[in-house]
Amino acid sequence: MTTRRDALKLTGFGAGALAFGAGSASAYAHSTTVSHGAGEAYRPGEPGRDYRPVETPNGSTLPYTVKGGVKVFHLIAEEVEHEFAPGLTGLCWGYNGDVHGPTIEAVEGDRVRIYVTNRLIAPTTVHWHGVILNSGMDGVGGLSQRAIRPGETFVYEWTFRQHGTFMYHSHHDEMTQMGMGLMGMIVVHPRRLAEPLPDRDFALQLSTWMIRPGARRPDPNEMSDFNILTINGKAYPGTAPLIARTGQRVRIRLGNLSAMHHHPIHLHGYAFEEVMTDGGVIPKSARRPETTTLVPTGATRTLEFIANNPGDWAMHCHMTHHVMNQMGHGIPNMIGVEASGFDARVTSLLPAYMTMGQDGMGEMGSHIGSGHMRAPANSLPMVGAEGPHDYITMGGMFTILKVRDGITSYGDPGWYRDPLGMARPATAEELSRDGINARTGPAAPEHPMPGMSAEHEH
Ligand SMILES: [Cu+2]
Repeated sequence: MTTRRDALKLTGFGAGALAFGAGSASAYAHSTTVSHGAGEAYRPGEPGRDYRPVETPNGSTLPYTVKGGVKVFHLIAEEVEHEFAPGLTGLCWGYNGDVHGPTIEAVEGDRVRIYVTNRLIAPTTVHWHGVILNSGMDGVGGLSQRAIRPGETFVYEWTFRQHGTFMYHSHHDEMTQMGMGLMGMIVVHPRRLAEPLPDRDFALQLSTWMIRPGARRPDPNEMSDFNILTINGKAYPGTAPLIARTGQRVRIRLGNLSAMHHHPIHLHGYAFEEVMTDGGVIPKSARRPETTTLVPTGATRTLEFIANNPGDWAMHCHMTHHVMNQMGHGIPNMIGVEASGFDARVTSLLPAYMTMGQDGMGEMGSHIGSGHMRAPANSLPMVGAEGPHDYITMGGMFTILKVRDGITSYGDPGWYRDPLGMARPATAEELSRDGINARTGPAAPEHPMPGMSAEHEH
């Protein structure tokens, strides 16, 4: 029920925002466009009526109830047995049984009350990253509140004055608690639409973990050697694909809370625009087409594009060590080593012995996948999974955007069969037609490059 007090609160908020806007070109001036006229009743934003809900692949959205016009949420910080990908589980810390926590979704102008119950063995807090609120609700342990002790329930309350993509995370013993998984995404939809509504809207949290092969607990003390790189807590092949129909407007919200790493996220098949950061909407005049966006740790980047190119498109971090799973790092360089004589002698003592890495790491996943090589218990092969045409040699921070014509469901449509053709072995006829000789290499050019001949004339 909407009370006169709610209306007054909102009027007060509107006036405050106006003052901010007048004083500076502040990052949130653009987003404080919620106007509540004197007689206008305040209604908490409703899915379907006020916004199209965001999707959190491999995750969920936090449910709420409405009490006296306020949206009430409940987060429970607790230990969670979490599967990173088939074959690897870890004892992590998360919220409401999930790693990472469920996405908190609201609408600009919504008043929210968030209860946080601590079921961990350690004190904790929750910080609402990027959300503009009063200092006492900021969730920084020691600075803006005392920590929530194990067994206690604290309450946070504020009105969302902005829209965009934000995050939440522990702000107590940050290294340990974020390293154990205590984080999630916040999506706030605009109350009045200034831009076309996306048809598909995805929230993806990027994070990094160190889990030694065979161990079950992430090691939050690690500084450099992160061996599990995740999107929404999953390493490929554990990541769910993003599904869209050809022609739809797709929005991808990326948030990064990795301990030590920024992630350049690259999307195949498209040029997208970066439309928002956690600071606000990027003015149209400042947007530029990109194929890779750097998501710094402690930041969100929101991308949009029209999905007009059907296919199976890789989306992944472009740091090559970030698309490897465990055991891909810190091993001796064996490239080019001829080990067959050595292996023949060792196998007389250790029949299962095999030297690896002479031609790189691409084969390791398939050796393990085929049962030819055994992986340690509770571990992931360094790379990938079986694909439609061959083994996919990427793991970690890798997922697939699947764009299909005319689909009526967002379930996994399977692998793409490209009607326009696929790279394949060249035929002898093609090779001779085009004068290609694999042994001798390119023939002398019929038409020398301009500039080269000019060089010779002098
Ligand atoms: Cu990365």
